[in-house]
Amino acid sequence: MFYHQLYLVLLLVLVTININSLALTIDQKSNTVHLEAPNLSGQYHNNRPSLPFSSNVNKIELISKADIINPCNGTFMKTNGTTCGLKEIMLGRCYQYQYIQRGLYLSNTTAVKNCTELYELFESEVRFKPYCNMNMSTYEKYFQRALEGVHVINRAIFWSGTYAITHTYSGHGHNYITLEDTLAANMLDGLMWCGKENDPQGFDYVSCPNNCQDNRWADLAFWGLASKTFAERVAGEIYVVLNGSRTDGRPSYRNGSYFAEFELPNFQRTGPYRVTKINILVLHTPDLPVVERCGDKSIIHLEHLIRDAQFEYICIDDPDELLLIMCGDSWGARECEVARTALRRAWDLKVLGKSNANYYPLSLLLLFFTGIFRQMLSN
Ligand code: NFD
Repeated sequence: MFYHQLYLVLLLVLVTININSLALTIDQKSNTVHLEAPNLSGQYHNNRPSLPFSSNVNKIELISKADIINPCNGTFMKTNGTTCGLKEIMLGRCYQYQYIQRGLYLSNTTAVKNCTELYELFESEVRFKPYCNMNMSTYEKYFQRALEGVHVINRAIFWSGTYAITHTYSGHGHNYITLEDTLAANMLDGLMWCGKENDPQGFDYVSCPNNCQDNRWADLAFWGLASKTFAERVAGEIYVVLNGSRTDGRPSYRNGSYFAEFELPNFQRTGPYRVTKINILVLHTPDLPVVERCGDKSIIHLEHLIRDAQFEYICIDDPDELLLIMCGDSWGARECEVARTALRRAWDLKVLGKSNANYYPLSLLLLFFTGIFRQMLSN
């Protein structure tokens, strides 16, 4: 009789535990912050028109004639031309960078630069000038001034097909420094611009060409020179983050990419600012197939180029820190489930002193109690 009562009590305890764990599951679910799907490449840096301009024409035709010349007209409008407020954005970023970010964590070894001077150096090369006349020396003075005194030692990081995750990892200059974490590139990252002759503004706010048939250098003028100048100023160990699961059919290391054309060939081999070691980090997006890994296809080619240039070479697939960032962005992915459960358990232990999560299957608990019960019966 006594054992029967005990059995009932135990059953009651089990049911209560079950209900609690169910409540916890529901609670946890409602508190889940679902981040966007992982995106190694990211969209926000692409400063080139993504759609044919014709898709925006209707919007522009609806507004007045004056607005056709400058659709920005004191407000913001997304066009395929020069970014509205280009000058104000550039100046604002320059002050923000130098007075806020720089003071917080960027190197304070370089002197504060004059933002107006930088903007004017930039503007004098583009305003009233046809876009397709640009070439690789157009922005020389701008970069000379904006990158003056900048040398990135053991902290430079490059990316190809991995814009978003590399910038999360770099922490905007906290951990590593990307090209876009320098003042010169930061002022223009994600913006678009093109000059226009015989125009009161001197900029085309409606549409910028992004493919100059007779002069490919025009399209590369800014980011090509930015990449080259930055590459010349990095030293010691450097890092390159590649995408091992590109879905666009491109290889992880691609001839013709900015990294291949302007960065890799410009790393210094001698002198005080020489590069010593190149760390290649190949990432694989959760839930996507692996296309290339260290020691595969285009990465073998890259290894040969690096070794021929006499840099030390190491290649790592998915280093831990980057795995965590990728999983942080895609909790739901198959490959991230175990990590998620283990983290929940570790955090519950840390915060609550016990693990409340419902990852202990109820059957284990049942087994445990049945064992005790049987032992009591046999006594
Ligand atoms: P990507 P990546 N011509 O992700 N970076 O290695 C034209 F016109 O494949 C920074 O090429 O990597 N566009 C920025 C191209 C821009 C070409 C460029 C090409 N031959 C470079 N190749 C920036 N912040 O905006 C690629 N693109 C376009 C420096 C492509 O459509 C960074 O220091 C995508 O929008 C980084 O280490 C963008 O360029 C490396 O070069 C990046 O293509 C990344 O150039």
